[in-house]
Amino acid sequence: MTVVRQMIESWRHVFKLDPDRDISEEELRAVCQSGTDAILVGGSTGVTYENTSLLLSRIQDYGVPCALEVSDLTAVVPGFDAYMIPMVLNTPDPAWIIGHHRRGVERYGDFIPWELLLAEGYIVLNENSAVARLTGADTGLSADEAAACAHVADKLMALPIVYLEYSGSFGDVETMKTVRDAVSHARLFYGGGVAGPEQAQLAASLADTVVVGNIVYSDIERALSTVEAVKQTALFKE
Ligand code: 1GP
Repeated sequence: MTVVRQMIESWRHVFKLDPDRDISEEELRAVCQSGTDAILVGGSTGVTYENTSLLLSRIQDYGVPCALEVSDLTAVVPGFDAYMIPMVLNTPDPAWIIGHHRRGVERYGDFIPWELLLAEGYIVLNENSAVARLTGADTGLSADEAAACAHVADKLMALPIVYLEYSGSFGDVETMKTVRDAVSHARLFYGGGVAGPEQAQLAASLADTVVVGNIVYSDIERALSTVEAVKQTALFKE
């Protein structure tokens, strides 16, 4: 197991920060010192080398593990602890499964720190999210269809992460449970609409790692409250 694969094993709670959105120093300090396990830097639009590198240098002041979720080949900044590479499993557009990835390898070749990379098998299920629009994801999947995607990622592709992504709204619990049962080897990340302790507990009972994004920018106190809620919740496994 690689060092980064081992590192994510201990991640129960993660804040996702968008380089294209403003966050005050006071709020950033609170987020980084909240007891969260890591900061994931990423966004679907407006991510540049400059704003990514600025956010990384600000986060590095606090010593919390920091990973980049690569969404734009022009914004790959060195210095992160890990690089998460999304592969969207429920899009008909191969660009988001292998196309950009192949171009990245062609472009960066020998400079790629392979030992720091982690592929994420994304299942994108909120039709109103920027990521769904960008990738053309088929968000109308049933619970069983989403679970089939998870099986492909977990077993056929042997990806280290399955990421159930509802960005912007809380997920369908039946789907979350069905996907949970389909994942045996990968770490299951859940993200979307976790806006306080109640959703944080529910998500933490069904996923290995809970990702909290938007609420940081609208209600910092509620965002911070998700850390303890996740940490105090046991993962439910049948
Ligand atoms: C987004 O999964 C993350 O990529 C978190 O979702 O912003 O809705 O918390 P929210």
